[in-house]
Amino acid sequence: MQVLTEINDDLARLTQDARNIAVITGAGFSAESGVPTFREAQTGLWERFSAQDLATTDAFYTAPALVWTWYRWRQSLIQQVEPNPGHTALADWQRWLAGRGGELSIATQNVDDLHERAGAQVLAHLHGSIFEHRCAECGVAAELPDPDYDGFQAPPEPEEPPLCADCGAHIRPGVVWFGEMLPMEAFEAAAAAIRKADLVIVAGTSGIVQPAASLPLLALERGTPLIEVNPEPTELSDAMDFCLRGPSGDLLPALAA
Ligand code: BJW
Ligand code: ZN
Repeated sequence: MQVLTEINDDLARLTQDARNIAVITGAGFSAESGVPTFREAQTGLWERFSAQDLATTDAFYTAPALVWTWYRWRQSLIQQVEPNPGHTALADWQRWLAGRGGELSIATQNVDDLHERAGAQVLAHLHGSIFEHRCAECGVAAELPDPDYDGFQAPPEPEEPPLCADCGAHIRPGVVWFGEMLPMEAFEAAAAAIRKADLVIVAGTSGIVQPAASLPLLALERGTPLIEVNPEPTELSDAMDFCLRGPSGDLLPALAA
């Protein structure tokens, strides 16, 4: 394994030769846009709760207003920030490879829409989307107006989730909580892209949360080169051929150049 802070010749050769790239992104990829990562400290209303406690079905059933308001606040924060140079570089790289008969597939654990807003096509939203809503009981999709919050400031108090027009149960965000299954189609599509890839890049994820964290291991089994982009060592670092230590907003554009 090579641990680097900038691109060396070996790494440049690898990215230049690759025609079929699979990229797995996590919360750190959106950090430079101003979206807090999952394992960062919470502020305001939520400072007594960890994100780990809020992103569960149990939390939603026992404290629906708190969990609902946390998601609405995050939704409004995401709407007020912009894609960063990492998002733009991936979108450009995707277009460039597609123009040459290649492919760059993005599987993200992020529930934001920053890859799409940078102009990329996302193959798989492994943990769903914060902008989709559905009934927590009958599953019917719900269209909601945007939250009327300042995303940079926590709302003064939690508000109850709206009720389903069909069955009267609570509406929930279209994300995947702990203990829930990932959308099978998205997971399978990500796994297929990794099996097909000649290079796999894992950027901005701690590699703690399963089953997404097991996806890079499909590349390891096949001997496909693996690159990690992260300022910190992670659970996945030992499996990597290259660990690029630094922010993805700086290093992804350099890698794609
Ligand atoms: C930068 C940067 C910069 C900073 N540039 N990098 C024991 C063993 C194995 C598994 C389990 C277990 N106990 C329970 C489980 C299962 C559980 C799990 O994995 N738990 C772990 C905590 C151990 N998994 C599940 O429950 C999953 N479902 C499942 O397994 O179904 C089967 C099943 C069903 C029924 C019963 C039992 C099993 C579902 C997981 C769903 C995860 N959902 C969340 C919330 C989504 C909605 C929301 O956003 O609120 O997804 S949790 C949260 O973690 C979110 C993220 O997508 C996910 C991953 O986090 P990520 O992206 O890695 O972010 P961070 O914050 O952890 O890391 C950020 C990284 O960025 C860091 O490394 C920084 O260094 C780096 N960084 N700045 C680049 N500028
Ligand atoms: Zn319903």
